[in-house]
Amino acid sequence: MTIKPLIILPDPLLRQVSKPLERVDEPLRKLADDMLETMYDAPGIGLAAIQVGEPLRMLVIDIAKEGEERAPQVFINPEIVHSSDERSVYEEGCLSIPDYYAEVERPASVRVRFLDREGKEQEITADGVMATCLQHEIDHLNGVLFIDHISRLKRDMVVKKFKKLARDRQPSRLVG
Ligand code: GNR
Ligand code: NI
Repeated sequence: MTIKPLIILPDPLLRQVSKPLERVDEPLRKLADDMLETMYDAPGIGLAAIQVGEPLRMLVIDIAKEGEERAPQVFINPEIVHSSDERSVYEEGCLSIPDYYAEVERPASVRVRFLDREGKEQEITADGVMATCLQHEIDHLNGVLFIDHISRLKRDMVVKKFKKLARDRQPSRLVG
């Protein structure tokens, strides 16, 4: 398994809409395992394929707590088929926006249809941190970031800071 470099704001890849998978095969399972290893290394509780540069509709999640047994989950072509009217607020972060956290309000519970790593159709209802994480990751598949759910003022400040960081890191390259 391989730890892959993470795509960081303001990389335009993060705004790309990812493509549905037509088949679940061995190379795709290998990518899922690489994503899990990358997520555990970071560490994070979720990761979308676009965060390692692959514009594919696949995400991985493990919300097991430290010291608990690992509980990796792979979601291929996930779709939210129902969202609760009830909302909840969580402090979110993103591996593509390191060291920035903000409260985001989302539906408290969601029902998600997806293919598992065997290519079998599944449906789960999630609440709590799992609901938040699934929505955060599915947003990534649509080129949406959690900072799109905060105020324009805060978002502009974060984007500006990351553009400057990118400029300072590689002065000669194409970073606006
Ligand atoms: O590791 C992560 N933690 C997290 C915390 C609250 C809400 C969402 C997340 S997902 C994030 C990893 C990530 O960036 N996934 O795309
Ligand atoms: Ni994220």
